[in-house]
Amino acid sequence: MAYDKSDELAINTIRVLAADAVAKSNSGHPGAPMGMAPVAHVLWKNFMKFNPKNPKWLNRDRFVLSNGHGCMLQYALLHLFGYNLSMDDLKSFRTIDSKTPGHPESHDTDGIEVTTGPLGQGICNAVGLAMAQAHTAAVFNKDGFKLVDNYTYCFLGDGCLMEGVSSEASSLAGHLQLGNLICIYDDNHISIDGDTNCAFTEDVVKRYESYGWHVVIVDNGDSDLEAIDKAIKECQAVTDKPSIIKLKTTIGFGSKQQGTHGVHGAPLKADDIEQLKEKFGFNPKESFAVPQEVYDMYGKHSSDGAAQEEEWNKLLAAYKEKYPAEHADLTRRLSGKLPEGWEKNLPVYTPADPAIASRKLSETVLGKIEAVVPELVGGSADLTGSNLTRWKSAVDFQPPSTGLGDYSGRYIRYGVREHGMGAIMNGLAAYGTILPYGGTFLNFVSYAAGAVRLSALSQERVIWVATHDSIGLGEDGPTHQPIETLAHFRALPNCMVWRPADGNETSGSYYVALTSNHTPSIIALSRQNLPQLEGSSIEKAAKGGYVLHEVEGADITLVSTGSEVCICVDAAKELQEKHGLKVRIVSMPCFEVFDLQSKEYRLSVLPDGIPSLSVEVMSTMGWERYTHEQFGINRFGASGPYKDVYKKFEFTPEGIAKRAIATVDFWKDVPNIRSPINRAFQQMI
Ligand SMILES: Cc1ncc(C[n+]2csc(CCOP(=O)(O)OP(=O)(O)O)c2C)c(N)n1
Ligand SMILES: *[C@@H]1O[C@H](CO)[C@@H](O)[C@H](O)[C@H]1NC(C)=O
Ligand SMILES: *[C@@H]1O[C@H](CO)[C@@H](O)[C@H](O)[C@H]1NC(C)=O
Ligand SMILES: *[C@@H]1O[C@H](CO)[C@@H](O)[C@H](O)[C@H]1NC(C)=O
Ligand SMILES: CC(=O)N[C@H]1CO[C@H](CO)[C@@H](O)[C@@H]1O
Ligand SMILES: [Mg+2]
Repeated sequence: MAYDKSDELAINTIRVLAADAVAKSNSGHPGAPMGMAPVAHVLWKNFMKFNPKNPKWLNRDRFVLSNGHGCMLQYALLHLFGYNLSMDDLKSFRTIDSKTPGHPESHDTDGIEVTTGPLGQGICNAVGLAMAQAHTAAVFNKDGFKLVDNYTYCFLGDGCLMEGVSSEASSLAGHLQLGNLICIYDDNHISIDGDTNCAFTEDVVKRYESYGWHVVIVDNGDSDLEAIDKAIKECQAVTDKPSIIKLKTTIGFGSKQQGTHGVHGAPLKADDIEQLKEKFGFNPKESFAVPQEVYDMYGKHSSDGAAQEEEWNKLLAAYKEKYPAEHADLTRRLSGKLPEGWEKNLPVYTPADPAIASRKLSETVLGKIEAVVPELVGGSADLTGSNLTRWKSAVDFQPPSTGLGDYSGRYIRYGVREHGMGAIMNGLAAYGTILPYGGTFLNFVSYAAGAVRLSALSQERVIWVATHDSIGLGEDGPTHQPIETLAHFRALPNCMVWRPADGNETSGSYYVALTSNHTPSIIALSRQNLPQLEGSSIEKAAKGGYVLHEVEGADITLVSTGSEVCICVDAAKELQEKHGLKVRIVSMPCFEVFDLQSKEYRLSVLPDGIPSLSVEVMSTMGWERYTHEQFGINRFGASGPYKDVYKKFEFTPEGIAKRAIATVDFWKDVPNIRSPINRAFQQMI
């Protein structure tokens, strides 16, 4: 590809636009967009396949800006190539309710594949997207029908490489031989503190070579467009390894402060912008100016993309003729609907069924639904055996050359990489054809908190199979026993935290998790056996909280979750028999879903006039919203056989009864007890 003045003009247009938008909002990061404009231009104009008129076209190339602070680069590209992002949208950069928020958010803006900004996440999302692409190709492509091909591209900066999570995902990507993944590292030697030599002196080339990546160095990313072009071509030709281009650039190229941290995250001064525009041949008096020639050049590429999609649609139509079942499956998946009647496969239990650990109940659910929900792609962070996340006939997702599986496989061996797994699952979910779940101990979901937060913010349906959910794991002790974990993730907006108490509730948790297309779920599951509770059902669990045991003229409501509900049932018997107290029992497997029910329903579960006590072997934080008194564990746990640990903390029928009596005594003189559900105003959700 030959490059000339018109390419330079387009590149400088991007640079000037970034400087103008950051100046107008008086906040933002001009440096990375100005430094990466050349590679962005070469990649988007000459390599990337997309149709701005249909940003969801399945076989588009995916683009991830892992250094999300540089989002004015991405916004400028989206605008110039004709996505639904107007010049006014660019002018409202970083203002309330704009389509150009401070960091790119996938659900706000067409053409943004994943939400980035927290450094390191984006490159992991890109690994997930590339895995999804490889998987979807392996499942749906047929001889003569290459429905899915092409690439995932990712830009990243020094910050992304410094963050450990990038190592987790990059190591796995190398193992998985993801030849469709091409990353471009903005090697500008600058981060916020200044020259990276103050903290980041590792040999990135050797690091990525050791991961099994193909590495290319481009020495002049500021103006050697031919070299950039050649490097991308070279990476495309390497099909059995992911690639990374170490591209030397000058941050803030064109600014008087170029090459310094001064241009990283502050607007350029007015005189600096003036000289920049003069230098690049723009009118210094004009802002947000785009030469028609640039729109035309990029518009041409976009119409080529639209034509490619047309061609592809013809291919898809022919595919439909020849492979109607596969076609129906693919289009259904893209619509976000689960197969008709899939939920009939969710197991139900009777009170006569034996006590079973909920991690085991979860394995049964997965085994029953995997065949009818083919988009389920599972995995575990090296805890497959104890997590029970892998159904019996599962094939591993592996490069065929390893002899360990193939890319059509639906079970991912993430290795001991919880954070990487979480971030990769966000990429898998964002691709559009996959419903990812991943297993680890509940305590270690916290390792992945950075990724879980982004699942919630960017509305990705990602499911955590979080086993060993409490002190009930026993001997492994306080290092492994979650205390604060539920409170933490319950506090996270748009994240469902489930703690089912038996088989019906486990099925109910999966039912809601799978059908909530825009919400991640953490399903906390026990290591120890749990009895089937008389009165549970999938439908009741799906309300988030329900009355398991009702009694007329009750003295107290016990509210509990998971493995403590059955102990409350025994405590209720003891309270009735020994103390003549009438006890209602509420099971509350999911706060977030309960909160979504009508106030009338919530008050029927937690009515006025009766004191309530929550019982959960975790931090009590958060329970004040539902109960008058709380019995929990606000310290670290203890190492020992689980029954001994429960005894130590008095989570026994007697221990619960003692606190129930104290609750009844304390509240008996209080007139008109109000349910905590009754509040002065509704929370904003
Ligand atoms: C997880 C995380 N920690 C900290 C930040 C704040 N932050 C934003 S940009 C940046 C420096 C990034 O340096 P680099 O990737 O080299 O970007 P450049 O300055 O080259 O644009 C930091 C620390 C962040 N966005 N995410
Ligand atoms: C473009 O975005 C606006 C909102 O900013 C929306 O109202 C409009 O329908 C979108 N147009 C298309 C073609 O999607
Ligand atoms: C990817 O897309 C390009 C066109 O942009 C095409 O030439 C190429 O064959 C496609 N597939 C692969 C695997 O590169
Ligand atoms: C589970 O739900 C089914 C159907 O709703 C019900 O018949 C059964 O009794 C429930 N099991 C238990 C243990 O309550
Ligand atoms: C389905 C599956 O892989 N189950 C395994 C779960 O782990 C136990 C050991 O803890 C194995 O025996 C099962 O085969
Ligand atoms: Mg940098």
